[in-house]
Amino acid sequence: MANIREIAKECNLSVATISRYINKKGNVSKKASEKIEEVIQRLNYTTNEHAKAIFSEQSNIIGLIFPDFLNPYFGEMATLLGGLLQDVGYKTILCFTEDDKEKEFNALKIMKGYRVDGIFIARAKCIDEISKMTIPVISFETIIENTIVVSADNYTGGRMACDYFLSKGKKKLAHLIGPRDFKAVMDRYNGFQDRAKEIGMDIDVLDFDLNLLDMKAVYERLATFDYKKYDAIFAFNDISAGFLIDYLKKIQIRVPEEISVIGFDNSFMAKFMSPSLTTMEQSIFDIVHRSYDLLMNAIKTGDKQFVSEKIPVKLIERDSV
Ligand code: XLF
Repeated sequence: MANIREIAKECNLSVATISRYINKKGNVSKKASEKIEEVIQRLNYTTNEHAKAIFSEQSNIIGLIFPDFLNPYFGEMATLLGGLLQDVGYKTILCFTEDDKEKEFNALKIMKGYRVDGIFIARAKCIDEISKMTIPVISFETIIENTIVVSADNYTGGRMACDYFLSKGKKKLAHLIGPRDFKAVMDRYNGFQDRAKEIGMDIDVLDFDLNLLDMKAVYERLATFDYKKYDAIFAFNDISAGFLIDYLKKIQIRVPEEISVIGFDNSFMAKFMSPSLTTMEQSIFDIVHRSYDLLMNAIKTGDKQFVSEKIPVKLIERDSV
C-alpha cells in the first residue's frame, strides 16, 4: 500500500501539500487537488488513522465497552449505538470486559491509545480511572464522578413488578437476584422488596450471582431452590428469566399456571421465549438515543460535569404471568 511520501513523489509535490489535502487543513490549489486525488485512487492509498489520531489528538473514534454479547441486551445496544455513530462519521472500537475489572482496565488503556474522542461503557468497574479521564464518558448504570450516567429507573421497575404480581393475586413472591455489586441489580431488588414490605409481605431472595456462560453451574444453582414455596418469581434480567423458565420446564413446573415469571430488559429474546416473557422494558432505543445525544453534546462543549439521567421503564405484558 502506498504511503504519503510516495504520493508526494508521484505528484511532484511536497509531503506538506499532500498532508494539507488529506487532512483538509489549509489551501491546496484546484489543479494540485485533482492531481493528488487521481494519484490517491491509482495507488490505492488509504489514510493511516492511527498515525493521524496521534498527530491531531483527535481520532473521530468512539470507544464502546460492554461486558459481552452473549447477553442479547448488550448486543442490541451496541448495534444501535454503533449505527448512529457511523451515520455521523464516527468509527467505533469495541472491547469486552466479561465484568472483569482487569479486562476493563486494559480496554480503557486501548481506548486511550487510540485517542478516542469519547467512550460509552456499560456496567463499569474502574471507577477511579474513568472519573479521571479527560474525554467525555457515558456510563450505563455505574455512578461515576465527572461522568454522564444513563440508566433505567430500576428501582421503580422493581416496585412495578411487585405490583403486577399482586394485581394478579400472587401471594408467594421470590426474587432471582443477580450480582450484588451491580447497582442496577440492587435497585431492582430494593424496589421489589420495598413494595412488598409496604403491604406486609415478605419475599424470598434466590441468589443467582453466576457467570451465565457456565451453564453447568447455572443449572446446578437453579436446582438448589425449593420452587414449591412460590407462585411468582421476578428475575433480575431477561436472560436469567430464560434460564429459570427452561429449568422449571425440565422439572415439570408449568409457567405461568404454577409459577409466574417476570424478567427485566425486554431484549428481543423475550418475545420469542416459550411462554413469551412478561418483562420490565428498559428501552434500548431510549437509552441509546439519550446516550448518543449527551455524548455528542459533551464532545462539542468539552463539558465534564456529572449528569445522571434516568430512563422510565414500562411493563410489557406477555404470557409468563
Ligand atoms: O446490569 C443489568 C443486569 O442485566 C443490565 O441492565 C441487565 O439487565 C442486562 O441484561
